[in-house]
Amino acid sequence: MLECFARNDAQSIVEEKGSAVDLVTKYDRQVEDLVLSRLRQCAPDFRIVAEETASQEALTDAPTWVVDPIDGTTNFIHRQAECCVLIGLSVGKQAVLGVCFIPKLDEMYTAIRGSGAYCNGRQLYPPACAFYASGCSDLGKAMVNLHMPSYSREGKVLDRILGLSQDLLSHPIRAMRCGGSAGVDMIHVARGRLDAYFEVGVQSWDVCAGAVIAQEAGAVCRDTLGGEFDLSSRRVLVAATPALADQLAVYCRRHRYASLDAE
Ligand code: LIP
Repeated sequence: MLECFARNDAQSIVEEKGSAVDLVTKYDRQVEDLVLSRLRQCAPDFRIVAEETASQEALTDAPTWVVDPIDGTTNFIHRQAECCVLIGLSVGKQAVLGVCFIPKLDEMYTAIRGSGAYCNGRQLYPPACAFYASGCSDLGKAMVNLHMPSYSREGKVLDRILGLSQDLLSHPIRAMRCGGSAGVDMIHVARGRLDAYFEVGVQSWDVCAGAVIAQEAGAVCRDTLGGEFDLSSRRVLVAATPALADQLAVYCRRHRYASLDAE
């Protein structure tokens, strides 16, 4: 798997899935094959939902591995460090276990609900480790990451997201960033590199693993409107504190940032 990331020839093996901006590489498929074969060995009865080759059916209450072999495929193709392998476990439609491997940073994150989050074996929580969610509760002091939509470029949708960005920048928030991997940005919030990340359009495999890791590191996970986080809602808002999540949700509600539909 590491070899895939080291070789860096992804640009030459890009395939379009549904459109010119929805991409897959042979490495997405190779990593998915490897991960799924191991998961099937260790838990043959569990369902699997995965981005590339396996079932993409809706989550049920049954224990389900939720896998994104390369989250941030476009970043990977462009040799950005911000891409990762995500393995989550959903039980009763709740995220209960998460694994996130960021090869370029050599960071392996693991978490089980109620048992803490770990990076390369060290817990992401004081006093064991200096890295955990930032504790930022003031939007004016926050570094916030909002992804631009990858697949939907409809004018009205872009207007809504750009309007939201402009409003936040005029608040003013301290800084805005724009990422390309939900998994990596949830990790960044978990360890205090970002204060918040939010996005509409994500799939369960983009957010299942990161939700457990971020929450176990002290961050909060909601939907963009401030409601309860739902793996299947296609909305995610991760923030260092409930107060910061509340403030961001006000902006999302104001700009109707809840779906990528044009209306
Ligand atoms: C990615 C998501 C990311 C989003 C990207 C893309 P993929 O997943 O994690 O949040 O902004 O466009 O959907 O498709 O690279 O696994």
